[in-house]
Amino acid sequence: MLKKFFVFSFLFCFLLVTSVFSANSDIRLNSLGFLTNSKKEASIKATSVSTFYVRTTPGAAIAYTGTATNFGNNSDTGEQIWIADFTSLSIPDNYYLDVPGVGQSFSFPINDNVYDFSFYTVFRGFYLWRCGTAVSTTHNGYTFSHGACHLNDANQNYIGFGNNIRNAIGGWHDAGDYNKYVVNAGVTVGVLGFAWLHFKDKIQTINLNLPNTANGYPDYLKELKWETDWLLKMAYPDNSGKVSHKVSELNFCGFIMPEQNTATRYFVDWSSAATADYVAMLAMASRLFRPYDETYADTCLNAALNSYWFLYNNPTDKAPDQSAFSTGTYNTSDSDDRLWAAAEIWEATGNTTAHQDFITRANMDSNKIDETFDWDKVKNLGMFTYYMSTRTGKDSLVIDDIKNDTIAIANNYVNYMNSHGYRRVLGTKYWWGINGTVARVSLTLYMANLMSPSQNYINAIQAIVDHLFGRNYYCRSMVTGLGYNPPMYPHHRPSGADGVAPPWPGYLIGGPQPYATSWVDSQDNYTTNEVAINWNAALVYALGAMLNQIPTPTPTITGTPPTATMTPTLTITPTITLTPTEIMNYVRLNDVFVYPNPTKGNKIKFLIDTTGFVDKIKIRIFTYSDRKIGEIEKENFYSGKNKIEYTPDKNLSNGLYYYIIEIYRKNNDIIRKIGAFVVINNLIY
Ligand SMILES: [Ca+2]
Ligand SMILES: [Ca+2]
Ligand SMILES: [Zn+2]
Repeated sequence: MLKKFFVFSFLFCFLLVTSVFSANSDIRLNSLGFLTNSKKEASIKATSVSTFYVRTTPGAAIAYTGTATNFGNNSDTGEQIWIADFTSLSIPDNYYLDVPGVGQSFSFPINDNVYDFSFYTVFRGFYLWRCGTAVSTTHNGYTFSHGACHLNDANQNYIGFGNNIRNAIGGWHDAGDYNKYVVNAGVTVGVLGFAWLHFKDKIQTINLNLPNTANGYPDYLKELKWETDWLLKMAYPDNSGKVSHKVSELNFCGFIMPEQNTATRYFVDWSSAATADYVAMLAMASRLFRPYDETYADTCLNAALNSYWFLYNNPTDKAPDQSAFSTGTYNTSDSDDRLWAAAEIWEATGNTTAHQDFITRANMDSNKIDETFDWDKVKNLGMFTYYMSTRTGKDSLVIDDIKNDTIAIANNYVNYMNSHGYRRVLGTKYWWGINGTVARVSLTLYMANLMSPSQNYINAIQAIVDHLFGRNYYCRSMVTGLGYNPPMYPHHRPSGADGVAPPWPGYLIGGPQPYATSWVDSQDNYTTNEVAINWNAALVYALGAMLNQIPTPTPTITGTPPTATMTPTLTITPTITLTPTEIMNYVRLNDVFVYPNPTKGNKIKFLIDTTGFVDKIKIRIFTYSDRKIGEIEKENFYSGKNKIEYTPDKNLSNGLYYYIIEIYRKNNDIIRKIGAFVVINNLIY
């Protein structure tokens, strides 16, 4: 055991030392890398830069030569910043920036799957927050686990149902602590729900490898159901509709593992804000879950309706009595929460009273959209649900207002971004949990792009991910276990108490505040270095937006045949790269293409780049009129670029074809991808 640990440590020290010693921290960019077609920029702290090079690694061949532009003084860090733009470099490979007079950056990839593993890891952060069960994961060769915890949740003494236990087991721990707060669950589940609604096709190409705690559900929704199962237990047992504000111990415990935290935990007094968030979350959940589980969807909706009508008949803002508790308060006025609840009830049921309730509340404020939002301000979620709704009878004035306000605010972000040396979409704003707020802005930007498509909004979402993964004053990733020089000492009890050197992976830390330069990577510094479900949900959304689109085949072909231009991506290097992720029970389909493409019709060659061992690859080939013309299966592939050749019974005729590739791995969901190729039989190459 000791020996194994030593070997891993040695390997990782070696890797770390190699990268740290060769990289210059004044060259700051997204250490996860870039999609082939995305904006690609670095910020360089220097008095003067002219030419810069992007070089391949290994090999150091010059892939791109550019001229940096002078941004000038970046006001919140007081640094002289130069911008290196290499957007036009789109050949998948590994690279680093070479800036004469400054140095060389860390290395980074360009390919269309650069965010898959981070999405996987950040989303699985929620699984690792699970309460009431044992959890375990392996990351970079280290195992992170805890035993089943908080199995006595919770005592009812503070809510008037006797000094006894009623089941409130489950859900997620909130943050670096182990308590469970309904209000903070609200913005978390809401943003995660939008990520599913907006990106579910892309999300489902990634195997999240979660335990099967919800039969028939996609993994992503299994995780959301873990939280809603708990949420349902937060309603008062008298069926009044009131919902407890939180489940909490009296005072925060020390840095111990959750299963060692045996202090009595209590249901806390109800609040109207928590009750409204409960309504919104469960009504939204009923929509998300219905295709997979009608019965449970009804359970969620009925619970939501019961509490909604209670709130409707009790319009006063009711704060919870938390006087016995010194844990997180999450006190908030309820008008925004009630608006979100009304929007979700209307969207789930079409109820006209709920619709009028929503419209009345929406019209109370001329600003339909808040520039930033978090657990205390969830109005945007209700507005976006209403805007996205396909129900008839929507109020067109409210819809126009939502649209105009969203676009105006998205344009503000673009302006802030362009006025900041690190292209930070919130400019020089800093407060507690700011990294989460920066990430959450991606939802407003994505909505703006749906309303009025603009490359500026897409670039701004890219800039968010860039900023959080290295394009910042610190030249560091803000997410544990991912990217370059990530946080090592987050304010997170399991990370502090487990005796494993690196912290638990996939957690976004709160970030610098009150100044750009205030972040301290120290466990004690909870005001800048804690982790929390609401921040991670926002990052799940931002990464979900950046996952590469599944290529959509063009529906029709007219006129001239495609030109047989060979693109540089056709250069195949059959290297097999073993990465630390190999240790995991994890499969990823990085890339697949036909080469050459266009191709002759006598032999179709596929290149399939995977991470992790694959049991079986199956490829089906179709004409564009959906006639299946062939199928091929191969078994047992290791990580790396694998070739599969398909020889048709007779030559394929000229035209456009598509294929569906499926990746099988024991106990895992099937990963599917669609692609297309062109056959030109007289092709000369
Ligand atoms: Ca509120
Ligand atoms: Ca640790
Ligand atoms: Zn727990």
